[in-house]
Amino acid sequence: MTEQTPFYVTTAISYPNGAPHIGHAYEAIAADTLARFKRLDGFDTRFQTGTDEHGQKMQQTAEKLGTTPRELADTNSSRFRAMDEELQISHDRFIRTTDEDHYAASQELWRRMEANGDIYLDTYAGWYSVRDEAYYAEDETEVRADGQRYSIGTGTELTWTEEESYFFRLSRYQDRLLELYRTGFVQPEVRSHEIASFVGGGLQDLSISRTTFDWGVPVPGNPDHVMYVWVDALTNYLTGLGFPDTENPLFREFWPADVHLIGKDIARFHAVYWPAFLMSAGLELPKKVYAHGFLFNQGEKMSKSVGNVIDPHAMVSEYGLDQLRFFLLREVPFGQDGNYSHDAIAGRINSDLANDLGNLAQRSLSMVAKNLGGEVPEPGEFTEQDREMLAQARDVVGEYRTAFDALAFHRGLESVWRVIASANRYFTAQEPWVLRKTNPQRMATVLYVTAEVLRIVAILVQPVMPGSVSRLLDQLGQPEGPARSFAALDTPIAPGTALPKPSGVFPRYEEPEALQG
Ligand code: ME8
Repeated sequence: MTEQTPFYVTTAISYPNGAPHIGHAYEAIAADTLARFKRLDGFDTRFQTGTDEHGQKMQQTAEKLGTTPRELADTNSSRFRAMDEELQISHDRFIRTTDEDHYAASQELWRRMEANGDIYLDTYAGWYSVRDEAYYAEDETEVRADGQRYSIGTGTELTWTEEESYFFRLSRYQDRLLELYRTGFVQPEVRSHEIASFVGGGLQDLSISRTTFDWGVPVPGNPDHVMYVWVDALTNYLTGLGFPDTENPLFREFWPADVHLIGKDIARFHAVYWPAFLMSAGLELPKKVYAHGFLFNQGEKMSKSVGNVIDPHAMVSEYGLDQLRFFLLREVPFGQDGNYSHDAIAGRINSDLANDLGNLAQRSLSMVAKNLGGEVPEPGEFTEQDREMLAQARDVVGEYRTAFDALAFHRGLESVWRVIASANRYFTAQEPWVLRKTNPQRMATVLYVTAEVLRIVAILVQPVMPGSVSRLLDQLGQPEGPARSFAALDTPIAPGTALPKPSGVFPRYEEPEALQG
């Protein structure tokens, strides 16, 4: 067997201070699609996700609910796990920052930074946002009409915080970070510019411990302090590979990570603090930090108080899992903000899935079943149109791979749907239902070409819609395993392959009675 190239992808780890919402689902689905794509494309892929359980936000939420942070974390971490299961997220590890091995990893990172002379004790006096778990400089804040001070960037309320704290010498890393950004470390470009301009403006040393509460990882050598939650949170990416044991086979194979997939609101933590911590600790840097956009509900920010937070479970029940996965990745140019609306999702289900892909499969495969004894036929000589159709399907592979490697899922899908549209035009123009009587050999060739195009399309879109497309590949007589990998794309469907009786894979979305005009 040949050595596979490793690929390590992570999501952000979510705060389990409440139930997961569609923004969490979006990130999990995107990362899962990337992981599935890399696996099918022959990479030894590792995929980690999880929950970020320490810090003041968790402690305060628990107090408000009259429970302990640990119980709150247990309850909600399970809900994130259940969401992942429902969304068929294929993670290799679901990490919780309260996992035993995570304490040792975080403390070792701290010790390494300290040994490098980057940690000193002082007093922090400044603004803190519990909701963002972030410190803000005076010029990043504003006082509003209610007399309260808020973060300008995120609009969250700030509290004045003054306490003894350890600091990390972030200011030392400005030049090295600016150099890093020139290599394309942060993507997309718009986020890279934002980060570079923030760092270019000068960096303050960062407060990295807290003393006014105790829900966190203890600071080595000073149990009065717990680590600032972002120090331990970021370390999760190392913990999952067996750090501090840098000889662990997982660590040796998968570090540095290929991509940390996160939302744009936490780019600063991943693109400024994290690489600086790693440089200080003498560890390699991840290859890429990709910050995706935010999902809005019909243009509005989702918030508990507005009551427009979308529950991923409700979406799956209403539209179906693969339909939701497809919609999120096809509709929103990845990296930009996106909108969810009922009409948009119902429209995509009916046009792209039911009409374009579903009908093509159903029309052509049922003709094979009825007229060719359910066997892929031996094609006759290919015409110019046949050759063009096949070439178009084969050529899309490279385009799709390039797009997915750049996390441009929408572009990859768009290119496949162009092939599907061509295949529908081809099928209609060839009129195999007429050929059935006039030229059965020609009908067989048209059905062969269509089945081959469907096979290529199905193999390609598996990462996005694993369940439905697996059923489509069953109907194309492709067994699970190597026949479904990207390496099989070059091996045309074999004449004589037995096809099971076809049945619709992509049903139309029917409006519930009450919603019909
Ligand atoms: O930030 N649309 O956790 P979190 C798209 N614990 N993405 C969204 C979103 C939305 N409406 N709302 C949130 C944290 N996200 C930290 C991360 S990583 C070491 C620690 C994304 O639960 C958000 O951008 O607030 C982040 O990537 C992820 O969901 C978890 O957010």
